[in-house]
Amino acid sequence: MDGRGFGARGLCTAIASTEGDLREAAVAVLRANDVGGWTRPAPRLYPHQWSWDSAFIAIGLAHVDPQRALAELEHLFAAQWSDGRVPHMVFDPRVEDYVPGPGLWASAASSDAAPRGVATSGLIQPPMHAIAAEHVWKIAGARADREFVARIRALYPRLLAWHRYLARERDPDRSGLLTIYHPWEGTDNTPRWDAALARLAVGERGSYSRTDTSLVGASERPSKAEYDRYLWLVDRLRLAGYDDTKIRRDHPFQIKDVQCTAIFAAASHALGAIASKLDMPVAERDEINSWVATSSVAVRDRFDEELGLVLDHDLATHEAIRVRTSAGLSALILPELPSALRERLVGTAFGEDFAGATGLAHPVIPSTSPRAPEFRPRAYWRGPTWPVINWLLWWGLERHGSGERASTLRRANLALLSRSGARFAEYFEPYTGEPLGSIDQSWTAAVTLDWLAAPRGSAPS
Ligand code: 2M8
Repeated sequence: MDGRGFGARGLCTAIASTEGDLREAAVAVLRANDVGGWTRPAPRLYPHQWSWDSAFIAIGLAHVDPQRALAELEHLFAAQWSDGRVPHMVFDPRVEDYVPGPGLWASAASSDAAPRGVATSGLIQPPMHAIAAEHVWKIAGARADREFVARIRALYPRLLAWHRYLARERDPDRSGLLTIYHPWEGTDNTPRWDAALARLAVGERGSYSRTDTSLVGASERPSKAEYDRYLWLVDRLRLAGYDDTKIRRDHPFQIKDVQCTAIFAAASHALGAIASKLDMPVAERDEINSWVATSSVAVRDRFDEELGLVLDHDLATHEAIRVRTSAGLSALILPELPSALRERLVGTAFGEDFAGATGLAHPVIPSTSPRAPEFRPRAYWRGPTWPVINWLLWWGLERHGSGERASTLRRANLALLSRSGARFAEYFEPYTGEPLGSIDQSWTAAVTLDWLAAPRGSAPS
């Protein structure tokens, strides 16, 4: 593995007047956030390795240095648990002042399945990794020499073990839908989880420090009440030794997450393509294909005619979560999507609820519908626009032949990202385009690189 030269520090430019400038600035962000073979999501707010961030980062790095892009995934999977789970965070031991740190998780002390040599969290995040691996291989093209393919071959069993963990432990009843145990397993303070969190009787938790609110305005971040619940849920998972069988028995936050599942279906499809190229056994490929089929059908079945979105399912109440967020559009990335459903989802995505909402600075897709009562334009996953989610939906539109819609969305996002001072922000205020959260966020820079490379090869085949 190499690409070590990529680790050189670089300065990020503030204004991008041309696509070339924007590309250069995006590469500089990824260079500056490279901490030696892997990339932190943001310079100060997120100084460790995060799972799905690294997958998106690899998608962007593929256009700069495919070897280094692969190394991003290899570093993450080196911390894989023996049960196959890929932890949502891998801690950098050099960073000691981030809270909550490794002590909250006590992964190695709590579970035999956790790796010994590295501290990790015990949660997961959406499995974007096989999508990233397939993309990196494709973009590498002729640069995928024998050594490169050998590295993919070495990564493949780890990807397979990861998907097997998800199928076995997060969908034990084979519903096709994956269960999440914590808001940190995806989109943190999205209003999709409000009702489930409100039911938790967590009691009074004294004061504690948080890295996020020391760097970003507290009103843009999860509230103390939400964060109390996040920590309380981690306490319970840690006490259960991160053992899925125990967790399933009585964990109070168990939700069938449509976005995580749609990503699993798409990633299984990508894994199947990798398995074919590597000529892996038919039985393995059949197993992978069964996940594609079952999870695709399950997400499609969550479509709600009234909202025009697919909806999560709360296992505690046995009810659909009827909140209008961009996660409800995630069926657009399913490998198998009937055209009638695609048209309904496209209608919602570009209608008044999302990109077509009145008064937006750019016609991009906000995280929560401006017409939803829960919408808050500056608050993290409760309204702002996330380029990384727009990339995911754009990728889905490309894949399903909605090329014109896809290029409209791509252009609108690039216009947002090219604004003076946009600085590859983590998320943006949808009416003003104001950058919010961290600036120089790695996955924002990464998807910008992929958009800039389109249509020269980023669209899925
Ligand atoms: C955010 O999550 C972390 C906790 O994992 C946080 O709020 O501190 C989310 O946006 C998550 O999806 C993302 O992976 C992470 C790093 O960018 O930040």
